Amino acid sequence: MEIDNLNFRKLSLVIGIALICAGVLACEIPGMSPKPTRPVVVIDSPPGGTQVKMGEEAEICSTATDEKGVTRVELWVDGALVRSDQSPTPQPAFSLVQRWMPPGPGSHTVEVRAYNVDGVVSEPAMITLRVETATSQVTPTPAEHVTGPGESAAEPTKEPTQGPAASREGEICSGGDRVVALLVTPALVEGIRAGLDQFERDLCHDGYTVVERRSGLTTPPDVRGYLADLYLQTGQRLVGAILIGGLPHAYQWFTVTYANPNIPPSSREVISFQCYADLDGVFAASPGYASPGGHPYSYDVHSGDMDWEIWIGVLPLYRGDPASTVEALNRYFAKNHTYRTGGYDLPRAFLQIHEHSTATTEEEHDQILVGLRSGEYAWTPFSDASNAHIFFDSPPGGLSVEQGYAALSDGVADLTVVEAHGTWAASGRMDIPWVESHPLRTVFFADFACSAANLDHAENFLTSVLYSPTSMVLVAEGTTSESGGMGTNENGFFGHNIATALSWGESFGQAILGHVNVPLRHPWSENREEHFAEQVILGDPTLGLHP
Ligand SMILES: [Ca+2]
Repeated sequence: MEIDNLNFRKLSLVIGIALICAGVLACEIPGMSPKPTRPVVVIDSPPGGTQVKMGEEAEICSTATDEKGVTRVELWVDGALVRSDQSPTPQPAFSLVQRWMPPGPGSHTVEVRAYNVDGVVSEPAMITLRVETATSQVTPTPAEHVTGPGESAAEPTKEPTQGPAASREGEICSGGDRVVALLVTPALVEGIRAGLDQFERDLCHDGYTVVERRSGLTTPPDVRGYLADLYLQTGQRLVGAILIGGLPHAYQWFTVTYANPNIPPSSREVISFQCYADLDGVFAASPGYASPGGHPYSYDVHSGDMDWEIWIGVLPLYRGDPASTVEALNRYFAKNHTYRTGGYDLPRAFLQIHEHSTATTEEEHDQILVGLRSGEYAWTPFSDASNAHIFFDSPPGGLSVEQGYAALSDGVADLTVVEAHGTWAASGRMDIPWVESHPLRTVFFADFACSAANLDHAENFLTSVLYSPTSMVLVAEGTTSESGGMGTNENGFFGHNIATALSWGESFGQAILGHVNVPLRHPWSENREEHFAEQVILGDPTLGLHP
């Protein structure tokens, strides 16, 4: 095998730099071992001091190396993140070209930073570029760059730069401390424009800065990179994103181990919206990993800071059909507006339908009811309220699950919890045809049936819960695979944590973040990915309970 001389020299230089860095680290952190490896990145071109013309993209070529594998390379300009590119798999040497459109003339500091599989970042490689005005012609900002790093952040009060409503993209309103991004599938925009405009006005009225984005989000890394950029660009004021109409999603592969040693570990590959919620963690495919489902964006490594920076809401495709989806989205925006403007007539109350327990004696009935109302796994403070409606099968106590589903259709509560076994097509005794033919009169619908939100099925149970023509549901929580829950953390059972946060007036999205970002408690902590990778919130997580 021949060794390319230039590459060999470059590699030697890189190894030399790596050794120097390792020495520096050892001096800085005495006694700490083993020492983490730190990636090294060099800018191959252009040379520092190069002049770039306004209106022309600069191409920054870099090579990053790390013995454990480079996972991501970021381009920063004048202290702001401009773009973030993931390597397809962690690689010992990763070269790429990153493009940047200068926003204005003058001198700009360009930095490249690389991350490895442990989330360790390199020292930045840095050059200065001088940007000169080429002509007096004003170059319109391309649509893809309307919300590009630095632009909207630099002039937050600027009106959207695009005139016609159909091409509206970028910052819709500004000034709110909390930023929400609406990522919209381009093909659906025309059909939902009026409803989406109303939704955006409602979010703006509630004090959010709203950013709409459509173009250029065709792969999971595109979506994640865009959200990560926006998060940094807004000074971490981005609180969440709503994906409208079938945007791409990634997958995660993980192994579940059980506290009971007699149950063997099991592995599975699941749809992961966590990949968009944890923006600074590392999602990577280790060498030799191949997605069992053949998915091009599937990761078996999740490391680094695994907390979620933002919540994700999904307004999914309905029945895999764009025309049905447009109708469903327009119904959704209309009912969302009705709820926000006080048009719902549901009482502030709690409904729980629990299919897992059956009482055969009055004593058992009392035990189960006490457990559901106030036990360790209860949704307190809602479940012990005097107007809480709790149903399970109990002939001696005169209760049944059927009564619970009737209460759901009658509209006895604005927050409903269903605990049952599930599939993509059903949750306990409810299935898609039932949901499509019976009104669901509640606002928040938390479903802990496995797989009820498996969005790989064009029809799935939780999507029908959100969209069926007579449903009043605005937020539906569930999972995409063989897990029902959110774990139990150091503050307690997830139901208790979420109910408490909602009772404080937090939005559903905030309540979820608050639960996820507190360390899980043993034995739940062993299966973190099982709880969070599969989790999905359908609908609009900015909503909270009406007082
Ligand atoms: Ca994180």
